[in-house]
Amino acid sequence: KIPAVAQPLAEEPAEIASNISYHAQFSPHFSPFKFEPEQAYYATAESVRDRLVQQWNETYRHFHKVDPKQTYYLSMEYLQGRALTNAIGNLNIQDAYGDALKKLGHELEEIAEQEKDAALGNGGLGRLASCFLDSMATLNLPAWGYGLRYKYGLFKQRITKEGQVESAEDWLEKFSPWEVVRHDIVYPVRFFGHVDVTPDGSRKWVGGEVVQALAYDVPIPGYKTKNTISLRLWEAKACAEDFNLFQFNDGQYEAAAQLHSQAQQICAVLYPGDATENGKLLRLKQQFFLCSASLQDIIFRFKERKLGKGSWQWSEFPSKVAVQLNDTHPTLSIPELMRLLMDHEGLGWDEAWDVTTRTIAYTNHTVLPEALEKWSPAVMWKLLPRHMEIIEEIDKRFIAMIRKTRTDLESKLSGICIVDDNPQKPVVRMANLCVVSAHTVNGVAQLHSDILKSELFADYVSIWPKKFQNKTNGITPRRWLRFCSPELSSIITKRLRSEQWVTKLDLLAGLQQFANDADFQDEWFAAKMANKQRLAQYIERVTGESIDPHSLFDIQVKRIHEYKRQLLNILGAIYRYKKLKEMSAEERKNTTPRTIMFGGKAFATYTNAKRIVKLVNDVGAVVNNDPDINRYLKVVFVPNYNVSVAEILIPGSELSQHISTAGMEASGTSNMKFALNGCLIIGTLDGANVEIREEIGEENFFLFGATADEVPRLRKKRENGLFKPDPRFEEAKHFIRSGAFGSYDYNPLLESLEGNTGYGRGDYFLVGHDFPSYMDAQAKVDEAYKDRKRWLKMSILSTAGSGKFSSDRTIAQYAKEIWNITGCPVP
Ligand code: DL6
Repeated sequence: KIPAVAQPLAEEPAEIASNISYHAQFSPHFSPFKFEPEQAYYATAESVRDRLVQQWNETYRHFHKVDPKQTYYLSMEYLQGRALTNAIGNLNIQDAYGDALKKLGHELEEIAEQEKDAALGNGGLGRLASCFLDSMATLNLPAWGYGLRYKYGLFKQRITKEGQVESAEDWLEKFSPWEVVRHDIVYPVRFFGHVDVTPDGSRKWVGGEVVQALAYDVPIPGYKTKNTISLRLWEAKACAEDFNLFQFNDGQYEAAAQLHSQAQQICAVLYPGDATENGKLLRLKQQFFLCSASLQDIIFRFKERKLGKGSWQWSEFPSKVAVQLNDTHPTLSIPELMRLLMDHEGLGWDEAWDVTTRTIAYTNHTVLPEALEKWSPAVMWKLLPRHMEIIEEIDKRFIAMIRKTRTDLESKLSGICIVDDNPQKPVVRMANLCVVSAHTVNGVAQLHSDILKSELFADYVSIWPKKFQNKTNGITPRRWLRFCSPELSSIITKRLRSEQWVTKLDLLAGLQQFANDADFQDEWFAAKMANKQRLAQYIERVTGESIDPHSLFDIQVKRIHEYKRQLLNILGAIYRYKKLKEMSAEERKNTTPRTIMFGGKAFATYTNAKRIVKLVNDVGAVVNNDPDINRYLKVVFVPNYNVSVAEILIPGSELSQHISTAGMEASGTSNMKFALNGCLIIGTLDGANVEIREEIGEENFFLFGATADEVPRLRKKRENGLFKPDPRFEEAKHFIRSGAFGSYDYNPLLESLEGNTGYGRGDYFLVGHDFPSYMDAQAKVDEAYKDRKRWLKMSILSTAGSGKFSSDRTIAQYAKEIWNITGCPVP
């Protein structure tokens, strides 16, 4: 036991300043005598980390003593973003740190900008995991996150004349002050090898290669609570013995370090390209690495907390441990928990199965077939032979159960079993393994959960109707309003006469009564304008484009994907530009000036997504340099969209686009962030849009497009050659083909919208079908924006109606309805 340190943490700015200086001097990471913003950032972060460490240790000790049931959230992705402003905000020490830094000649905001984003995720799924951690800590829940410590997170995006260019983003270049390595927490993780059968019939996985998983912990503070939980990230390491000194001395340097370099590959990059066999193997290795290390750690902690408490049973494990799988990426947790229980702890199949199924729950985040993971059995047998034995046994027992109890499902078995042994292309279906093994399966918005129940998992629903739930996503109001928009937050707090809304977001409903209040509208306008100005400055800095803060700020930021339909947005912008060109100068004066901003990354091998990025930039280059038009329209691509860029864009937004083909976006979470910041939505009835519209009122939502249940019929109609495109849609496409935006060959992109069917053709995403209603909805937006009072009222009502979308609500529901855990506040 480490003796407690009797050093009170600094409270006064002068003490804090001295603490920051102490770190600059005695934990130097740079040459001495320099205290520029970068050095000041590291010293400040270390000073804040000291405070976190104290709370963190207390939290750990408290959980250890109370031994509550604990949740472990397993996710291959966390999009944490920056930590300093968030930590200082959650600890409620902004003012003291701001004053302390002033004494040292710096501004807190400027220092905070020195921090690199921790971008260990691709998009919504990873950011959701990070919002969930914030809520778990804030609600004092005994819960931890587990993930991987990728050296290179999401790539850095630059825009050149060629379009998007990717490069590695080294977020650890100078080290992260927010992680602590735990040299004593190391687990072996095996790959390859074979299964030995011992004389007593038990099975043991041996041979192959063994890599060490080393823990790095990131403290996650709750808002205004002592509770500080952990995000434990695993790094892969080889041992010293794995370095072949003999070969090295023989001049075979690469061979000598081969095991080291293989280990390093595991956590080298977030989502390595998986088009090649090597890539697939590496991705599978990553997934198993996360699952195996985390489960060994969870079992270790379970035993540690049981030690000294008399006898205990494995059957108690599910009453102490809940494991949530964030999508299918950590599915290997299922056979790994079975293996650890059977082969290491000596449990029989039935007991191990009972413990595993009562422990594990699964969240589905997509219905897109290409995103539902399937692995080749051959690759899995090679990499994880014991796990494949277990998966086949699970499948065999499932099939036997169906044949015994549900003969009516016999014809469906080939679709619902786990291992599809179709000789053309055999696969292991990870979602099926999850549904068969987890005690609970949930979707992430009501519409998505309904689609899971009625389509993707319909047969399973008939077997286990109670297994399926909905947990509509949420976002943390701390990062996504309180800290990213202090201006708006402060007028909200003033009106509601309390800051309680930050943890009880439903209280925002109290703003409804002020929606028509002229004074409040003026304050609202001023706060939004300040945010718009900040955004305009940012845009000018990163793109060189000057934008008018009095124009309507219209934003679409998300991963670039055909189903998210950035193409619909840019085609709309092109049509708008063409019409503006055709107007007289007088007519133009009656239009609503707009700045349309795009941001998002295209996966490096997703050609059509990259073409969309190129098109947006080409359109911007023409429109923004057209002296007749650029007062009325600008099109800007914001490069390298990430969490900290979102924290500038979202507060400054007035209209945001969530325009996916209905039924394809599981939930969306940026829609919630925009709505919370008083930004109106133009959108389809998809994902969480449906619930946002219900909450803020349909009159405050610009709706268009086909509904999810119309989509299959419309696709059929199209296949039958019965689709007649709207002339406006044709005009926009012709305009691109005319070369108005340069000589780049946009035909492949345009052809994806044409024809009736076929790979890359046939407008699978129904851009053509939805284009006219989209343009009509955009015309309504223009009209509404002309009426400032009406717009402000709608904007206030948007924030007022966003209470449901707090991740505190989502996590409280997971805790009660799936995990069965309760708060464990540190006294
Ligand atoms: O649940 C978080 C997030 C949803 O908001 C998005 O709608 C959904 O696309 C995303 N899912 C994924 C999984 N893979 N794919 N595609 O990222 O999850």
